[in-house]
Amino acid sequence: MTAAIIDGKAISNLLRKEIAREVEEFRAETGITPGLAVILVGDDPASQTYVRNKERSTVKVGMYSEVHRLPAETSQQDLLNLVNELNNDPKIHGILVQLPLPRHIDENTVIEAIAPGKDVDGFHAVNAGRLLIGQESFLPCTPYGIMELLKHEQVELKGKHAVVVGRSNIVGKPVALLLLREHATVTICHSRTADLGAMTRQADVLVVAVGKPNFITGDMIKPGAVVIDVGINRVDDQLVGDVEFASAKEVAGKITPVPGGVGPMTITMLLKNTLLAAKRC
Ligand code: BQF
Repeated sequence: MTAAIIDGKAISNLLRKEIAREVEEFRAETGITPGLAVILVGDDPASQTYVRNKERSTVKVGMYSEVHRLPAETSQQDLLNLVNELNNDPKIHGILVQLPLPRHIDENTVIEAIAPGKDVDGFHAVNAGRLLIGQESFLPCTPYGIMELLKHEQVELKGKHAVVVGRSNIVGKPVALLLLREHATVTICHSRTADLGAMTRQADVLVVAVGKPNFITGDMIKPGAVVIDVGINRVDDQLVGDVEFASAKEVAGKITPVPGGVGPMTITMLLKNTLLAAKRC
């Protein structure tokens, strides 16, 4: 069997057209243009690419975009002051601090300074807590994008075994909660899991977010499984996922490619959250 490719880029384009329509409709009704502020500290090349991508995508759906590029030496206090200004800026509905931050800045302190109602990354403790207890919240963009992909592909989750490899606050933990909310039976695996292959081979839906190129191979996948590869790894100037695509596609029923799978959906959900933030304000 060879897997069907889940075309995240195409699904993303469809959703972004709908978002652009809603932005225009919202502007016509209220006179408000949804605005996103992105803060980038330092000159990490991958982060610069991501921020450019977010800026371009924001403008393309008709929203207002503001990027604050700060030198790597910026003090934590100066960064907190900027976040506070943006919290009080009526043009800005969403605030995103691009991670990772330089070592001398505590990420948690900065994220907790963002007004929870403008936290379009869904990383603030208030939004994380709301997700945990099933209240309405901003969902972290990558987990949200994964759920939208599964929905678009009409993947049944109720009663299925979903295995998540990776336990980060940004992807692993929140996606596990969202899968649970859809009535999947969820297993979370990580670097200390004994016999990882025995776990992943039980997965009807396998989500991999570990940040290690080609970490999951075809022999670790149940025939017919839906495989969601969250990894974005640069290897010899190429992007590769956490799943070894060549062997996995011979076993899986459906699989996301890298690039063009989860990545574009992450940006799309950022746009969706920014529109939502503007509508809620
Ligand atoms: C694609 C990210 C790790 C650490 C911090 C489209 C993106 C990537 C790939 C993108 C990511 C990954 C982002 C593709 C934003 C996703 O076509 O496959 C878009 O821009 N991403 C980020 O902002 O911070 C990260 C991964």
